[in-house]
Amino acid sequence: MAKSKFEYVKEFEREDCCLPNCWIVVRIDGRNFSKFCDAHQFTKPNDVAALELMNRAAITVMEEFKEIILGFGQSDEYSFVLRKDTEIYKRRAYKIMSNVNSLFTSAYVYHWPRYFRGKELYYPPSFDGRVVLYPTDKNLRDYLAWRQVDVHVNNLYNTCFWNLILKGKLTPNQAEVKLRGTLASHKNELLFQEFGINYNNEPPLFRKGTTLIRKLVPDGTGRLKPVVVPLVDDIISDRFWKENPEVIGLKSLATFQPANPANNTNIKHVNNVPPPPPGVNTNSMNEEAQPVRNRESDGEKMQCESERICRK
Ligand SMILES: Nc1nc2c(ncn2[C@@H]2O[C@H](COP(=O)(O)OP(=O)(O)OP(=O)(O)O)[C@@H](O)[C@H]2O)c(=O)[nH]1
Ligand SMILES: [Mg+2]
Repeated sequence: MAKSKFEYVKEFEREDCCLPNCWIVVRIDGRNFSKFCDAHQFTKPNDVAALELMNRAAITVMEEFKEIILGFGQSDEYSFVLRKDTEIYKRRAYKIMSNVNSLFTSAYVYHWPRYFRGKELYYPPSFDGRVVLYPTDKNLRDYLAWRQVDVHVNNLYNTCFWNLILKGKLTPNQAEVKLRGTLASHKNELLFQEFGINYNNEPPLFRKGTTLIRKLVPDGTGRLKPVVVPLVDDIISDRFWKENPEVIGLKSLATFQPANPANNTNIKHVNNVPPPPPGVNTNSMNEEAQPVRNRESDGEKMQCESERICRK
């Protein structure tokens, strides 16, 4: 086809390819969600339906983009890690980011009625997006640890803040002044002394966020099917990465086995088909994004680890 005289404008388009051999992380974050959450009367500080809707939207993204090996979400944000060897869209950053962001946003709106039955969506939510490249596995793990520390820091603060307001009858300004400059240990003490709350007994979903990874799960017909599995786990410690070596190792998927207190071996790289894990229905993973595994025993450790990282 003959080129038009206007074709030269393509020259203005810039290359935006991600460097080879780097982990590609796309992070999306709700735009002005403080207002959005207020407008839709989300429970303070954590709204379970809202978090589950975020997880559902993220699972939709991971089901569509198979190159994403891990997702991590909290509050109004989600991070997606693409294989470092991915060639999707020739590694063009804008193309990757805009497609992930747009699918996440439309899935959020699409699934809204299922999670907020009867509650009207008053206006369309939107999310910003960015792409960051991490050249080493350590950089990637530190990035994810940073996001999980953020969950802990924010949730501890918000739990104090809203208890001071809702139960302690302080104004937001008074609560803010009371918490200003306090360490995590002070906040833990405040929660316990004033409200009888042991922070470590707060729901792990609120304290650790949700991690999405792919596992092979029996589909009920004797076959194994790749499924995006939501976990509530400590992803800062080595233990998670030792139990799920295929994620960063880019190895073939492992079969999913739920945590069993009597036997800490959760993942088996085997071909024989284990019975369907309780709580995991290979079809229903598309319907409900319930966290199916929780390693509560690591809570205390993660908190210490988080504070150590924060102090750095
Ligand atoms: N009530 C309630 N609010 C939430 C929940 N999750 C997130 N939020 C709100 O979403 C905000 C997310 O923080 P930010 O992303 O820093 O703030 P933002 O208002 O979205 O601002 P920008 O991201 O800069 O556009 C929190 O400060 C809360 O106000 C929830 O479960 N319940
Ligand atoms: Mg936001």
